[in-house]
Amino acid sequence: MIIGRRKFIVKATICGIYVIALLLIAKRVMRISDNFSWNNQSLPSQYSKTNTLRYTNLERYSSWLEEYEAQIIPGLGENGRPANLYGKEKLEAQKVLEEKALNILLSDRISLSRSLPDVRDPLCRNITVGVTSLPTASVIIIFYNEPLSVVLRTITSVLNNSPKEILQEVILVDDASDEDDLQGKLEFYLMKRFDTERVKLIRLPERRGLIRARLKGAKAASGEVLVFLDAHCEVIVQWLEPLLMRIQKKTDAVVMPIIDNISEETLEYYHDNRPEFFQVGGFTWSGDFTWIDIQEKEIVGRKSKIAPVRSPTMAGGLFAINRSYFWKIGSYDEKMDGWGGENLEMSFRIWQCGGSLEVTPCSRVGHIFRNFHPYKFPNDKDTHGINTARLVYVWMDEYKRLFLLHRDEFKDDIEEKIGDITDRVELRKKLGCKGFRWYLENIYPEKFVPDENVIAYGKVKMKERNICLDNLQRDEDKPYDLGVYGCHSRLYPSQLFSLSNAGELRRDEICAVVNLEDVMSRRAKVKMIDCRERGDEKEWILTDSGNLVHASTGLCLDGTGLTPKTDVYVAPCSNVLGQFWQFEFYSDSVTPR
Ligand code: LR7
Ligand code: MN
Repeated sequence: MIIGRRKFIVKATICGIYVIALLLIAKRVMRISDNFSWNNQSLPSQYSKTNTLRYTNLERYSSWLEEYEAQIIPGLGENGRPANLYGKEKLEAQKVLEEKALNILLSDRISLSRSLPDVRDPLCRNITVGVTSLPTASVIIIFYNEPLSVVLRTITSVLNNSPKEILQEVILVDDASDEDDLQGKLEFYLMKRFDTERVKLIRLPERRGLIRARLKGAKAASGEVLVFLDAHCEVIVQWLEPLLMRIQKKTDAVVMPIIDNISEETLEYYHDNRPEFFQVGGFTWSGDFTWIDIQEKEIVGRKSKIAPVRSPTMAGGLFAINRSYFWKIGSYDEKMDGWGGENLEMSFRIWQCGGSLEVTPCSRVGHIFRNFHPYKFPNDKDTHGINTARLVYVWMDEYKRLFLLHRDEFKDDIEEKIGDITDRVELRKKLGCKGFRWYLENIYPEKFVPDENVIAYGKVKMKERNICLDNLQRDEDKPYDLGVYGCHSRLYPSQLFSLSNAGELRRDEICAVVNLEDVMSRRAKVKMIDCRERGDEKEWILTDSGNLVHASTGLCLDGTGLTPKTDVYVAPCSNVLGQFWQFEFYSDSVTPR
């Protein structure tokens, strides 16, 4: 028995040794074949950590590249003109567009080096730049499952439109895409068609979100200035020089191009005939980025149409920043996951800590605006909400109350919900940054604060009925009719209204107006529109008894007979109960009723 067992052990050990030896040999052979393919194809060293490009696949990639380039239709989309496919292809393209929010089939047929219109203000053409005296730039492009031809066009346009002397490198950071196209094909294309000393690819081992992907790119960069781009952009002539010129002059300026719109459907590079027209960045109290008109103070003090314009916030994707300043001023909040919030965080931080955020009108970059995000986050995590709550707690001081009105789930148990923010609070202290009130007063004085400079705010309840004004969750990006709903026991964002000292009945940036043409019908609806689109006249007057009188028509806001989820209207003023309204809070100057 004992001998038998021993024999068995000896045999098993020998077998084991054999197996290990075989495995080692196999591994060695595999490595050799990999090395062979790298060396044979002189693949640059930066790819050696990735293993998607296998020797056996190279032939397959060659024929793919041939096919890919053969399908390009010369002249299509040239000069940024809208392009189309026809017949069966059009139908197929439409299907992909609906799935991915981008016309990928069309993009595949358009030349990567198509020309684009020079949409700059003509004055920009007169500027002479000595490129050799400018700082160098590392362009960082992050991507997750973006269409291959779109990514390649982004890189190509950067290479074609940036002087060699100042373009230190293009760093691509793949946030662990799993789409097949972005594996070997991408590497093969880079190897065959680009100077791989200049175009580098970093692959993250797992999805880390766009904030940490950008940080990874920034760490690898060696240019004096970092320039971040989304992976679906096209830059135009001399896009880079104005950004670098400004940063050279003011190291703590964070500089953005004018962001033009490229159609996700026709890939048209949109532009209107007013090259001087563009917008800058604002925000909503719910924590979203918005576009706003250039601020009055900027117009007044501006030396020329093409001088940099300051912007209260940035959209987030396209900007240039001095590399040492980027690190000094706190780079990004590394604990921010996924997508969203980092743009407002950086905006507030830059301003509050002494830097500036500017748009240089002579630099223009097109960005494909998609109707929806074609990607998901693990567990459908609300990364935008969580990231925004993080920045609100670090940067917004007492104004966090306004964000929390919208997102009251972030009122308590915050560490559990948003993670530890000590590092960021400490950063703010270390940098000696100013408060949010300072930011509002000095950088964004026109920002409407729902509970400051108002006559009343909060829920607006009909007298003696449990009916309140409500946006009925209607899409606030376009005009909508104002409605009513049962009053909630606490203040929900959908029922938050303010009556400003200027006589606006508004929610954040949306104002109530009456369509004068409707007035003839006696029961005119109340429209909610972008406040910038209403005139300056006082719109609403609150009488002592609680009527809300529409100033220019003399009609009263009326909810008589309304049930929840219906639209409110204005009618000739009378004594009906439906014309008396109570705000939840009144400013000191008005006595609460
Ligand atoms: O998990 C992800 N990992 C990524 O690497 C999700 C996205 N990404 C990549 C993605 O492939 C893309 O290249 O990150 C980039 C930005 O993602 P988009 O294009 O889906 O975002 P967006 O253009 O809708 O969103 C804007 O706001 C974001 C907030 O987090 C980022 O700051 C985006 O860069 C920003 N884009 C712009 O500012 C372009 C101008 C548009 C506007 C407004
Ligand atoms: Mn984008």
